[in-house]
Amino acid sequence: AKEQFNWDDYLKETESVAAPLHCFRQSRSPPTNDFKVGMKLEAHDPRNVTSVCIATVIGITGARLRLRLDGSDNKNDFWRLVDSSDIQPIGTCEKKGGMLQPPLGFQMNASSWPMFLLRTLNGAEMAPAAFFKKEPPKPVTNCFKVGMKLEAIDRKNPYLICPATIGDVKGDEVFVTFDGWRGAFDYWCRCDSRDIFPVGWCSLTGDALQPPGNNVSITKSSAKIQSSPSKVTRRSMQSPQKSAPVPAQRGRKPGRGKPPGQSAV
Ligand code: MLY
Repeated sequence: AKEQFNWDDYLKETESVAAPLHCFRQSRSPPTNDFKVGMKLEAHDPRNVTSVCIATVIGITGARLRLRLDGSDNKNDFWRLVDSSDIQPIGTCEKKGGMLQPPLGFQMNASSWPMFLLRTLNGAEMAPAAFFKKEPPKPVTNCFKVGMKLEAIDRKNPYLICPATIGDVKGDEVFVTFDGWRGAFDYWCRCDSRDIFPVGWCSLTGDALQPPGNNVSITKSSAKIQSSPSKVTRRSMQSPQKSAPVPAQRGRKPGRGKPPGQSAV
């Protein structure tokens, strides 16, 4: 039986501290998520942020929505918090004198957009304005310190929220490193990014927090030469700083996988 990941134990085990709440651009208590699958709203196109498009709620996960732009394909879903400024009730764009745009990669002929828009909105269930929550204010300063723990979205797999550590701090930015994953998923972001959360966030929102990786850098291509890939790709609850044994094999240096970019999938 696998033990469940527990922050209290993990912080002790790794002798680390959680980044304080006030460091984050997140509400003190996570916003309630009243949205339902199928509801429509307006969203900024993540691939073309000046465009406001129609999106449909495809899934609900904690305080986040899985969204798909109407007229787009199913390969470009994105996730937003219910208090994200990227989303708004249908009608907001028009009220502000703007025009709803087809998403980047609109699957039909551009000339069919006006009719498509009419049809997609006709009889649609529109998410009520009260479901959208006000975005919390930005923290005044970057108060993260190297070594602090947090929960962070894996930007390569944005449905996942994972235990992470601040690896570096520069100006308004922080380097988010994923515990047990040796670099392939790490990224720099602004300290006021909506993709990072205080320790305990997922347990409050009901989102599933991933356990840390098991400290072995493994990529798809190198995994193929493993005799038992399932063993090395399996995640476990190990502290990232203490080195776990790397399976001895073919003179591969421990910890030297393929460079980031060719991530484990
Ligand atoms: N496809 C990979 C995903 C790895 C996710 C890494 N994150 C959690 C830092 C897998 O399932 O192993």
